[in-house]
Amino acid sequence: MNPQDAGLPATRHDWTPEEVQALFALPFNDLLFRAQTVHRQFHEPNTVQLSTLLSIKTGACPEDCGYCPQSVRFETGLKKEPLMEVQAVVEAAREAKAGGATRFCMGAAWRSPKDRDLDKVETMVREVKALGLETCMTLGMLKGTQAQRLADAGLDYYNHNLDTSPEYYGKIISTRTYQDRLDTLEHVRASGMKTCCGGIVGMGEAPADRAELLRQLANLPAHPDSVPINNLVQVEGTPLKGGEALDPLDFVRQIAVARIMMPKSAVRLSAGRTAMSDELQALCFLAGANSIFYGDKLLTTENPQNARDRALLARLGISVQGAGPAAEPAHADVDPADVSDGLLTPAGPGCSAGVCG
Ligand code: SAM
Ligand code: DTB
Ligand code: SF4
Repeated sequence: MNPQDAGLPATRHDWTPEEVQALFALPFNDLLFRAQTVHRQFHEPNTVQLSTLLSIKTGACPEDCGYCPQSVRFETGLKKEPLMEVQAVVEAAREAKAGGATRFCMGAAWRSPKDRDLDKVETMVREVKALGLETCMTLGMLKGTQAQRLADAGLDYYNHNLDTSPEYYGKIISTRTYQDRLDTLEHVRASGMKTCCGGIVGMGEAPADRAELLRQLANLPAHPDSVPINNLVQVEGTPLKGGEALDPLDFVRQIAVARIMMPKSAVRLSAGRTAMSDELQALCFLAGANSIFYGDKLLTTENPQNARDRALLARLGISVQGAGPAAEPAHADVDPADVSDGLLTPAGPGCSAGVCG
């Protein structure tokens, strides 16, 4: 049955700038109500997906992305590291799985991988998958043949962000174009891998740029399967250090509008959580975020400690996707019918959030 038949909103790819700006202009409560309504039509509302990140090749990147601590052009004090050995990556993946993550995301500070790098990277994909984890990689721009090699190795997701609007892009990055990003995304879709594509807010962009970023994402030929929304982590030495931070409620609006425009996608509350209060993150979940990066580190910067996240999810009664077969509810207000698909573990005070213990 297609969504229209089921009375669900259609998945659209023809958003106009005016329509998107009208969503952002809604009163906050109306916007969150709409976002939460859409969220409940397409997703289990009290479940979050956990992805753990690992930087498999760190620093010395030739690109000049103004937000990034890994660019060779900025003095950020970051220690560069060559491509990791496969066994060290597998060990980190094993730990991520033991910690409760279901997806392992491997990032490399490359403009684009060399064909010869892909031999080792393909082995990483195969061995991490063999642990029973979903795999994601973000390695920079890909040629069609490279995307196909990764797909053939079994890579589930490829992350490649549009980052901002086409209009603001040139203020942040000069070493590659928006079209380069779109071309890589096209190769990834053609290879059959799932796409993970989002952006960063809080880089000094105008509200119209934030709206346009979401319009670009939603008007892609297929909505990204996963949409990371990053709040800029300001790193000493990068050109964007010292800029004005985004109003936290505008960050929540970004999540809510993403949820409405890309109703079936996982919307990931991504970088920037360390600086967010529990209450702000709770609003992001209410706005439709249903995925987070889980683990003490993002690529090179801090992420909330696992214990803080476990406590937050438990306080909110949010379960973890894929945490194993549903256990006996530990308290009366959890209806077993709500946790019966085997993906969910009931959560709440005094019971497991799927990541506790
Ligand atoms: N080099 C590859 C590329 O740029 O596609 C992959 C790694 S790159 C670090 C992955 C993404 O991390 C970027 O597209 C950007 O959205 C995000 N990112 C990098 N630095 C960030 C920061 N300081 N704050 C928030 N997000 C950041
Ligand atoms: C994404 O959108 N955010 C992640 C992941 N995809 C690769 C990376 C965030 C990086 C934050 C800065 C750092 O830790 O280096
Ligand atoms: Fe390099 Fe990616 Fe950082 Fe840009 S975002 S400098 S491409 S690692």
